[in-house]
Amino acid sequence: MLPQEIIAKLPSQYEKALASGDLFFFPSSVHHHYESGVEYEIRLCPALQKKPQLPPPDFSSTVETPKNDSKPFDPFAPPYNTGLFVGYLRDQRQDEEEYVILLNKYCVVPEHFLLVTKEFRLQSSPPTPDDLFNAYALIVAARKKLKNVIAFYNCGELSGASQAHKHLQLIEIEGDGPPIEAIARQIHLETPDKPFSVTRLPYANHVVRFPSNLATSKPEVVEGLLTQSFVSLMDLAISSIRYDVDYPSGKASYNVILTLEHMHIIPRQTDIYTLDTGSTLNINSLGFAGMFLVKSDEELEAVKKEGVTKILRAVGVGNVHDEQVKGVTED
Ligand code: B4P
Repeated sequence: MLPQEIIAKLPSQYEKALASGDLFFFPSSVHHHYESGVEYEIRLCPALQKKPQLPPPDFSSTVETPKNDSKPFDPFAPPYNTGLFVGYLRDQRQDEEEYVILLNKYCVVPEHFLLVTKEFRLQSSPPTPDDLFNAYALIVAARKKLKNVIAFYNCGELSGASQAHKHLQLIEIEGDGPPIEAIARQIHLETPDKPFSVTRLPYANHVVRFPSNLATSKPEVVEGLLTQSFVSLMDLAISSIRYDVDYPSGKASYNVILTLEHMHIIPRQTDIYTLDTGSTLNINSLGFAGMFLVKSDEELEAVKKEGVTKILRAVGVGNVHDEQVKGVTED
């Protein structure tokens, strides 16, 4: 299926999966919280306390294969749950189907869906040019239907990922985009094609702004630009990590947020934050998009009291962007 066919099929497939019980929707309420000039969204979802506990992901494999009996269950391997299966995504460039589109079984926002590699690939491996191209193609297709969809990728053990089989996630955002996108748009760039950072945030965040015609550019241009953006942001993310003497050993973890206008990369040093109350939050890419998820009123109050910025700094790494890139000013 082409990206536009996937987008067109999502609403009916979602309704079907909900009705058949293949998909669980957890109702929530959104609370706005102002801090450091950012209007954060904190989503309170008590129903998630009833979500079944999934086994921890196994990121240890170094071989990109196979299921064997000692491997934990892979929900993204065939045979697919027919209720959650939207279709195989056809890549317009190669006329190939390397991805399957599945609905998120446990969703807080309706029609939250996953771009999953057909073959097993590790969630700790970087997004490939094909991954980025196809995620962007879905974002563009959604925009043509007047839907504001973003993609995100929780890469690595400390990024908030809960499944080891490679999957990017796509979610519809109300309004203009996630809070961090509003902030990124306000940054004045002297050299628009250079990476920049929201320097008033204390954690490392690396961003590239796309040319305004990217969505209508030729596929090879889109792929080239997304790849180049990723590579330049990863250079900065690794550099940020190297400033952090306490960064855990092993492969780096990071979050990628892809919108129609920007790519954001945020290096991570841990996935879990323990609130003063003792309760723990698992922070994924959406947290760094400015969208927090809490499961009780107590957690909501604790997050507001301790501060979103402090929490994000604790699970990210320090912002040393000024020392890395020159020629950028913030309005
Ligand atoms: P991961 O990258 O591995 O992890 P995650 O999004 O952080 O989800 P997690 O599983 O830790 O969920 P959480 O309770 O924190 O993504 C795996 C994805 O696969 C998830 O979307 C998961 O639901 C889905 N999945 C698992 N088993 C599946 C199966 N058998 N078939 C199909 N899909 C399956 O959060 C609950 C949900 O809320 C997650 O979807 C999360 O992405 C989402 N969420 C988090 N913060 C949010 C926010 N601020 N606003 C809206 N949604 C938010």
